[in-house]
Amino acid sequence: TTRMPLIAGNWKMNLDHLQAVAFVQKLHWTLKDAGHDHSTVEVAVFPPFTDLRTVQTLLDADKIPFALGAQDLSTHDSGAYTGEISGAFLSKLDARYVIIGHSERREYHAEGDDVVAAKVQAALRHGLVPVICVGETSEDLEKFGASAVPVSQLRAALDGVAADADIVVAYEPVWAIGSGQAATPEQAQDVCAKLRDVVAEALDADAAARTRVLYGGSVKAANIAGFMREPDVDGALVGGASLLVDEFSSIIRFQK
Ligand code: G2H
Repeated sequence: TTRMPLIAGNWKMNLDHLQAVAFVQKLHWTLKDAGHDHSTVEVAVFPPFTDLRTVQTLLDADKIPFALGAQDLSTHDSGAYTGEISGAFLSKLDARYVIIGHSERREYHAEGDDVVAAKVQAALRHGLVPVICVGETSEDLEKFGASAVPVSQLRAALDGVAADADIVVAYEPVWAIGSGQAATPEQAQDVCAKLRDVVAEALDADAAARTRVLYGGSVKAANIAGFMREPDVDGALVGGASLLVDEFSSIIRFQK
């Protein structure tokens, strides 16, 4: 298959718009100095909402080839929803991606499968590519094994999604997030392959063949190559390590 790997930096609630400029410029120059070939891997950054306009302007002005994404969006398109952000606003800012169903939103904002599915629909309505996050907690892992919960979360998220939809799936075992304890490449491969099967069932075989399935959870320069060697792992959703210029640039420049 010829899926373009995707390395996505989820900044979470870090870097204000001034820090964002310095960070993105530094990352760009670090990659440039290293002679990085941007045709081999897609890089995307996911700053907080308040940084998006500034980062968009910078990427555009300096011709920096990173894709832009948001960390969340509203299920609604507009109206009396104080504090919410419409997918329409994100597309106008040239955001290509939007993270949906991150475990931190599922946990701290009580987002269930129904909200996640509505957000996937909202993203697709506005031409955004949803990065659909699924993953099991350590309790789920003990009770049901690794794949049952992520598989059922993805089935719910893909309900009613058209076969030609452009989506990204991210397998993020909750026990591996920010813990320093990543899954093994074999564990990631096993669940990512099952998630690809879900895409095949819910959309179709073509969609399964073209959809990128990412691994996320304590990815760093020292473990990226192992994940990328797996046939069903098409990239990584990186949190903590995406905030460190040298670390993130080494992840982007992973060698198989
Ligand atoms: C999982 C991941 C990024 P980290 O949340 O989405 O974060 O790499 O810090 O575990």
